[in-house]
Amino acid sequence: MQKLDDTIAAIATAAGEAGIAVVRLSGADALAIADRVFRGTTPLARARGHTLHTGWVVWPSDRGLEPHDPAGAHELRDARRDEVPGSSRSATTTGRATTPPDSSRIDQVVAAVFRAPRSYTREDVVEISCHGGGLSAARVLATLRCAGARLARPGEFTLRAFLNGRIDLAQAEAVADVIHAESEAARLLAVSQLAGDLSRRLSEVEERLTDALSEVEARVDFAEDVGGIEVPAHVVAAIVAVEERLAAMLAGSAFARAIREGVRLPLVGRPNVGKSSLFNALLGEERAIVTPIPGTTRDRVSEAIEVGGVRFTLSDTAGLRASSEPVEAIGVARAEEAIQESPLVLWVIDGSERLTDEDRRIAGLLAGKRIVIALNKRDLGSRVSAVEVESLVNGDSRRRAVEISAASRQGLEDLERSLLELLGRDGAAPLAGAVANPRHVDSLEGARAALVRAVAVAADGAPGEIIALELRESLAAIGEVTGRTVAEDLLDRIFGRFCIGK
Ligand SMILES: Nc1nc2c(ncn2[C@@H]2O[C@H](COP(=O)(O)OP(=O)(O)OP(=O)(O)O)[C@@H](O)[C@H]2O)c(=O)[nH]1
Ligand SMILES: [Mg+2]
Repeated sequence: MQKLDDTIAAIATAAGEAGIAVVRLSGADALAIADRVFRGTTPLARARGHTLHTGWVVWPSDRGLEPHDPAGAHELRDARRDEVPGSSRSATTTGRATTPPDSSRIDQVVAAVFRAPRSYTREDVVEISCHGGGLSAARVLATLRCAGARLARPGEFTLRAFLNGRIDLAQAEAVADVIHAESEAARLLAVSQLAGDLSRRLSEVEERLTDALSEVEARVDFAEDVGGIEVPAHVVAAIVAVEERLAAMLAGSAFARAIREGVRLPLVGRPNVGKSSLFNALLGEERAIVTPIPGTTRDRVSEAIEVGGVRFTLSDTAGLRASSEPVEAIGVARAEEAIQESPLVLWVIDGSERLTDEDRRIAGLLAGKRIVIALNKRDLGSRVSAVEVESLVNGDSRRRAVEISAASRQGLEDLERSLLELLGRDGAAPLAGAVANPRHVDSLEGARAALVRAVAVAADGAPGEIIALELRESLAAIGEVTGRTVAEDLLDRIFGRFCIGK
């Protein structure tokens, strides 16, 4: 495991011009280290928790100061050389401070003191708000590293919050989701997970399974006292109830995942059916070129829209047909790639004409996809029915045809509703506590499968040991989500994806 008793520091805000930037410091020595560089009215070591202190960050005095973090010391020395005229020779030859007091100032700051355990990490934390921009925060960080702090690894503050028990793993992962949310629904979903909605649902499940497990184990251990080792019906019923609970949670996961991650949606179809017109209509602007000439679109053009909280990245593509014209042929190849990459496709058909062989060939390319079929040009009449076109596509594909007119915007709301339904939206299912993270989906599917097996072997009259085994496996899989049973390399993988300072 990573060393966790040292004190870490990092810039917690994004780089660039801004009013303020925040440098975070966490660990047993946070207050002592901050005091080496902070000049306020009182030392922070004497401050109470949850208090703010104005003052200056200055270069640390060299007396008694070991460069604990060589990189920090190095940056600091470089910085001094830049800033202090004439100091370069002495700084490099002796490595001692020659900085006069007026240029020892780095920035005027506000230091926020949080005392363990009432802090983000449950350790002593100091958050130094300095001015934004390229240099202040970097210099404050360099002084802190020189004063004894180590540069934090990606996600290390949140990792400490998890390891110190302030939040569970699902909540820790929600921190990254809040930061990366690109739609309002994605943000709400992430905030719900951060607040512990998913964790609470899972801890209920864990509790019920633990009860069932202890009852099964008691029968195994004291077979004579409790009358045989067969698992009684009420325990099996409890296991079934938990399994159903997990199934219900997982049923909403496809849509929750679409909200969390967004969805790619290529518009495909043969030339001239109105793909670019529909792309523009959905976008609400004339983004793609529309002409009556078949083969107008060549390059893929992508733009994001939000429908029902889901961020769709639409891409307009070249009309699919065999073409000997080289530029068009490249466009067609790109359109076919777009189909392959995306599980969800918007297939545009000219509904005012009879279906063509090209339409039938395209239907073959779409096998196994979730497909919304736009029967376009409804304003010119209707020569293809929804049933007819739905029956073109392989029966395993989930599909829905909607009559629209890109020109008059007729049917667009229906089309959007169909997209959401095909993604698995269940209007009645609450998003709070939904399972949106694919890692969680995998674990909970494993947990559920173990319960299905437990119920099946119980029905066959299997001994309690076998059922206990499955229940333990199910609990372990749930524990991978909450972090109760989690391997170290998994933690490394999860937190390694965070940014430094989170
Ligand atoms: N009447 C009517 N015309 C439409 C409609 N949608 C598109 N069109 C017309 O159909 C022609 C082709 O439209 P595009 O949007 O360029 O078709 P496309 O599928 O992108 O064509 P390519 O890029 O060539 O593959 C244009 O003249 C459009 O104005 C519609 O709903 N009704
Ligand atoms: Mg086009």
